[in-house]
Amino acid sequence: MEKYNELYESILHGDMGGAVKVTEKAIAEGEVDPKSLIDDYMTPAMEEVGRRFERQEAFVPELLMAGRAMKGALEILKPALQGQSSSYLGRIVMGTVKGDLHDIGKNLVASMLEGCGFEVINLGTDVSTEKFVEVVRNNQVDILGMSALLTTTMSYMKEVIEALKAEGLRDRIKIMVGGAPVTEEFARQIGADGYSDNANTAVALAKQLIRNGN
Ligand code: B1M
Repeated sequence: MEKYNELYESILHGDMGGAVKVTEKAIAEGEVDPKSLIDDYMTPAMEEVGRRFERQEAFVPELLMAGRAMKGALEILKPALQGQSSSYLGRIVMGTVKGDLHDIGKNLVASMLEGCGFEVINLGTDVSTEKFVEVVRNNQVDILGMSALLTTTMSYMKEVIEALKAEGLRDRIKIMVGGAPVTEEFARQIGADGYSDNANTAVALAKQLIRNGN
């Protein structure tokens, strides 16, 4: 467990070079499951930065640096996360909702979905309702995935769902939502088909939504 504490420390202190180096070493040694690096070291470091931010012991630059370090390390892990799935499971459009710039968790979910056989159209961050609607209209989409990390932006998910209904597109697709402030109850309230609180359960949920059909 303690072996890769340096990864935790590097991300916590926003040291991208250090985070990349220890991740490369872990991969080269081949002893560790990439998911364990994410769940046991990287995500806890981000949670700690968040707690320090709340206590005003860290500020936006520290969040940015930690985010950069985690992204750098995730890039190294990406090939390992993507695995060798042979079957095509469906097409998912993913984006972080309008006003929200957090994309680390959403990108992690996207990588895991790709690794399991989904094609992912990743729209990035700060995605408007119009953009979500346009992409659903113009593509053969099985699932729309929306992410939000702010309590002030999560309500935007409902707006997107209402716009899809108004355009007669809602019943064509399944909708899944996630991100730290999102809950199962919130997902139900806004009329989403599913919610997940991490990348592993997001893959299981997407497979289940595909099985249940459109
Ligand atoms: Co921001 N930020 N941030 N931030 N930031 C939070 C979210 C916050 C909780 C920190 C805190 O106060 N403790 C807080 C939100 C408070 C709230 O609304 N309740 C906050 C704030 C306040 C802000 C600003 C307003 C700060 C400011 O400017 N004063 C500002 C807002 C900017 C904006 O978006 N408009 C801001 C900015 C930033 C940075 C840009 C500096 C940076 C983001 C960099 C980036 O993403 N490229 C940042 C960071 C890094 C964080 C924390 C520290 C870490 C987020 C993260 O990457 N976590 C965060 C604190 C925290 O989360 N504890 C915080 C790791 C990631 C793997 O987890 O994203 O939760 P997560 O994703 C998980 C699950 O949620 C789930 O699976 C993922 C993988 O397991 N999931 C899905 C996510 N999306 C999913 C979609 C799905 C399914 C599952 O289906 C579609």
